[in-house]
Amino acid sequence: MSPRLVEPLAVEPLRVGVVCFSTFGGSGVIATEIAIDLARRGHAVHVFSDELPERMDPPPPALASQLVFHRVSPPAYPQLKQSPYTLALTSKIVEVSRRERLQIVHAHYALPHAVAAHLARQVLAAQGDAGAAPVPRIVTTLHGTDITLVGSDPSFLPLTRFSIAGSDAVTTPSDWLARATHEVLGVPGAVAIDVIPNFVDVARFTPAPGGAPPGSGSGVPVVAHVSNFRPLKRLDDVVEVFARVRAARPARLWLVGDGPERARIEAAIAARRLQADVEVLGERADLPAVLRGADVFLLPSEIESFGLAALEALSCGVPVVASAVGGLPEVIADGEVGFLRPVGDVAAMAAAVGRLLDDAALRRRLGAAGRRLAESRYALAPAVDRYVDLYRRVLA
Ligand code: GMT
Repeated sequence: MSPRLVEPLAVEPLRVGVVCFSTFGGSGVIATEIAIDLARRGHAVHVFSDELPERMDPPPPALASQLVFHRVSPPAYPQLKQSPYTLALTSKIVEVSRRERLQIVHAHYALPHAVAAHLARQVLAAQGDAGAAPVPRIVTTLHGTDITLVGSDPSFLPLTRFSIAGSDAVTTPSDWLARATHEVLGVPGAVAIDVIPNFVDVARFTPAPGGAPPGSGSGVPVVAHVSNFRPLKRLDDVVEVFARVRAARPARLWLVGDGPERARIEAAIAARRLQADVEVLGERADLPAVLRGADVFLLPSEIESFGLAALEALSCGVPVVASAVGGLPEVIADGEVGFLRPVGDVAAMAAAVGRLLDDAALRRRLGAAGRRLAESRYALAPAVDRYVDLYRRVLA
């Protein structure tokens, strides 16, 4: 059965559901920043996740009537050995869509979010009758490992392809990920993908006030790394690069975030007797202040569709040293706002970090260029404008 069309959209405001992960990670950040900005613009926004996403915790009180969080909690039954999160999410989307007459469900990450949105739409279409809720359009934003890792797992591949090909619109944050979706995942060329680059709140992620250079001010330069501590972030390379940098000059390393690699990497730091120079800071709500205290940001990932953490550092005026991989070269022009080096080339990365730490003028020049880049190309409002235009297009 093909879903009924939504009601004609001359009507404002839009009624949008946003489905995302709550964990510390770029896709949840982008999803919640879009949700909050849409609510600020007067649209009715419903966010679906297992917990309040970090950037929405606490939800802005002034937006209470526009921005509603729906916690997805799978019911516990002994018959259901594995927690049925996808089914609970589907049911929640159905329930809220019916009640709030959602026009758009914007799924961030293909699995399980876009799949749940499709299933919810089928349920709504099958149960629809005259006067019932409209069947929402599905917009899917692919973020990275939903294509390059999880989604391309042979067992998930048909489901990933289905959820993408059946969406009313598909977006990626970089040209590279759009290409990978067609080439690696085998999504037909006829499935159009809109590239809407990620963005940063340049009013929150600012350089130090009064034009002071970034850095901790302690006299010992700081290298910062922010991630969700998964194997593809190559935390061993972070430690190795830092060890080489530290061998040549005093320096400190700040590790921000949390994830499966944390315990292992803490043990590696201890084994290398680097504890005195390394701080493992965990997840930080005051991320802009932390980034402002750093002199260089290091992101030696195996793969990165965009590298939102690097953009947030640039917005704070901190130059970046990163892998020349995936979508990172679209954000970081080598030699202009930082340096890109081959994946795993710890010697070259250590040389680039050392060069920046030893040359304050270079650091300031690249940091200022990074800030200008964030303001001119990656501001939040124009990006959300593009999503609103996309919603209107699929509703037209
Ligand atoms: O795909 C992931 O690993 C998850 C995702 C996240 O939730 O952190 O990260 C991806 O999405 C971010 C936001 O669009 C991008 O900035 C990251 O580069 C991307 N990660 C990868 O491609 C590994």
